[in-house]
Amino acid sequence: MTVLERIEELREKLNKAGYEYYVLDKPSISDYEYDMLMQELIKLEEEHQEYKDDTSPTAKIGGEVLTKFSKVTHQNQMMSLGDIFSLDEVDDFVNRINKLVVSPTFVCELKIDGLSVAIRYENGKFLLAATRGNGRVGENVTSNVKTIKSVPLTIPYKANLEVRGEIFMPKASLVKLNLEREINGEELFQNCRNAAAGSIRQLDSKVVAKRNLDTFIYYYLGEVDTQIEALDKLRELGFKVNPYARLCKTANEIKDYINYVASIREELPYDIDGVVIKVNEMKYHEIIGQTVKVPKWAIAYKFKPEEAETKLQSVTFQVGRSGVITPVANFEPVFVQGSTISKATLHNEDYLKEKDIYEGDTIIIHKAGDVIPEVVRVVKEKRDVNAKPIQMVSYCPCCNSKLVRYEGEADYYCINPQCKERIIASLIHFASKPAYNIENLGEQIIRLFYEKGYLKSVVDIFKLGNYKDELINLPKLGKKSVENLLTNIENSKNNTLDHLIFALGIPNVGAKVARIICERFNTIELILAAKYEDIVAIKDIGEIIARDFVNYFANSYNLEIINELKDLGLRLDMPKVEIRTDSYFSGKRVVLTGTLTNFSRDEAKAKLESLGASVISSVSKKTDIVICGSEAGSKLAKALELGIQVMEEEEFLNLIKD
Ligand code: 1X8
Repeated sequence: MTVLERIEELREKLNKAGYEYYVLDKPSISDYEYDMLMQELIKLEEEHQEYKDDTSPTAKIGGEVLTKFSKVTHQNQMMSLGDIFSLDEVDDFVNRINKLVVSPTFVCELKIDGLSVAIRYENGKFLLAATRGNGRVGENVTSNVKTIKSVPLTIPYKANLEVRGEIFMPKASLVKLNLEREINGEELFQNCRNAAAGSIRQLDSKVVAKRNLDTFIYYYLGEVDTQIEALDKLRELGFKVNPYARLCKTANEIKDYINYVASIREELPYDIDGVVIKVNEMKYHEIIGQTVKVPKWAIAYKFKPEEAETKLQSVTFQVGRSGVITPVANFEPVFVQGSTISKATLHNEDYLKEKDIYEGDTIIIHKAGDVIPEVVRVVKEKRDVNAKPIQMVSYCPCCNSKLVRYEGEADYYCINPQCKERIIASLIHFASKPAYNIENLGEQIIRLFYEKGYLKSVVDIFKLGNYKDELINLPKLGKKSVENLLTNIENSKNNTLDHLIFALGIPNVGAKVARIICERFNTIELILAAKYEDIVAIKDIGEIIARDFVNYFANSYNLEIINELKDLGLRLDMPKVEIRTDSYFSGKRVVLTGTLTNFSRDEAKAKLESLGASVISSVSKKTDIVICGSEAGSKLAKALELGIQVMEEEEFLNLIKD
């Protein structure tokens, strides 16, 4: 047997074994045998690069590491589905369809809670995989999807084919993954969908290969007469197809199916969030049609979000960096939608009153947007007769100073600038990733340094080097970690001004606002000289932000901080953007319109300006170029009417590539 013959034999054996194990769930060889065959194939492919093939089963191990995902334009738009939440709406849907076409039938399938993927094959070989993205342009996740064991890398189909389905993480895999992450001190995934989406967005495909992702494929973009036939075809080609699809003729049959699925939902080894109902006959799809976003021949019946009952243990009051006091419900841990939770924010006094929460109440919890724990309501029937309502505090739970509530605002504030929890919260914010991004300066270290007296304000962060020996001798810290931390602090001084401005924690000034203002003024000197009128004149900056911004720098205590930071060597300006005079866009007047997929408007504008263009908002005879994203409207029409050069995003991208 030649080497090539052996390689081909190994690939065939591994493909077959993988299919039996991961698609059919009926293994024919042991894990050990599989590993041996795989090892042999890896070795032969390494020794014989000439026989490499990127659809070989060795691709399941991963290997490619990206720096970012490229974009893929979908050949056919990836639609989402219209949602319904009640069985009555099933009747409406069926009635509507019955008015449009003769004797339709309906295929009901499980709605898998994962992320949609499109996979293209060329000549029977896996070509690429893309996420939905905005439906027209998605991300190229080819090397990651290739590692998913149930996705075939070759199929017995000799033309081009696109299939679509759902990538998901089985419930048991999420539990295992979160256990590992907890041990490693990594943030836990809130549910199966986040875990699947987070995994697919990994740049290192070897990591993805270990995540135990799985698929159900449900769309076949080839020639078939019915959806039932499509599912059969997909199965024949070796895809993993969900076994629960059922053909129904009437609304009542569909409703029976929904009730049945609701009754088995908990036992399924993967998360579902509803049932998808599709008109079976493909010839009817065109007649029934679609809206801009969703087909009218299919609909998603969504289950109501899961709720859980538990008992309130206490309400504590947290102090934020701005001094805002937030009541938090602490309750007996409950398992809801894939994770155990024991806390939920109660926002403010009005919310507390609205929910009418008493001590020791039995409460119903759910996860808003499937993630954020929320108290839905209290079960008043189970309330103890002697229970007292939860009251908002009027003194700071940390420093005991009297809280204030400003007129027209819902929140209470601790206005003591020396309040320990306020200072700690503002230090945590200052060092956090989106702000000044000082790695290793997290809450625990901040609390420790505060208690020991080394850290009382943000200025002290940059003086920590003076206490190097003392820090090394603190419990829990070693020489290496202190040196690392001091290096990180030193390096952070090069952060551009917008990071500092955000890190200072000025009320209502988020990361984006900080950037906009800093890009307008460029240096701290110009910012300090700016008046309310100058700030409020900036596009996208409103009166409240402008007021808070100017107030902050009018305060002598804050000015002192800025002066000290300056003396400590922090960078206090923005990068100079060099304006090119030799680019395609230099000296041209450009209008942006429609939705761009690769940039925000602001980014595109900044890019164009750095290339020497002036970006203007309305199209006139003086306009040189109109760059249009999707759903461009009247500006595009006007440009065409005036004979102005129109450029699609793609061409714009190509021109700015260097
Ligand atoms: C989304 C989903 C569909 C199906 C299952 N799970 C989903 N999340 C299915 O058709 N069986 S269809 C779909 C879509 O069209 N957006």
